[in-house]
Amino acid sequence: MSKIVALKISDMHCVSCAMNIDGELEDTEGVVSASTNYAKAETRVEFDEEKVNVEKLLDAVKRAGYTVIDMIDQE
Ligand SMILES: [Cu+2]
Repeated sequence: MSKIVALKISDMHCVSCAMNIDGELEDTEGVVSASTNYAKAETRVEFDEEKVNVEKLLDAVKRAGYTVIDMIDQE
């Protein structure tokens, strides 16, 4: 089953920061899609709950060099 979560992210400085986060998330197994919005300081991630968990999404954001400050379940 796929699930969507929105993560609030601090420390993004420009549009390429958002692209770094998208890339790192999309390289994570189980992530269906990632859409990071620089202006909203938010990323929206669709993922397969059976293959990946939120913890791993947070790790991916951290690997890209950013911090998740809040998490909102979408569905
Ligand atoms: Cu940047």
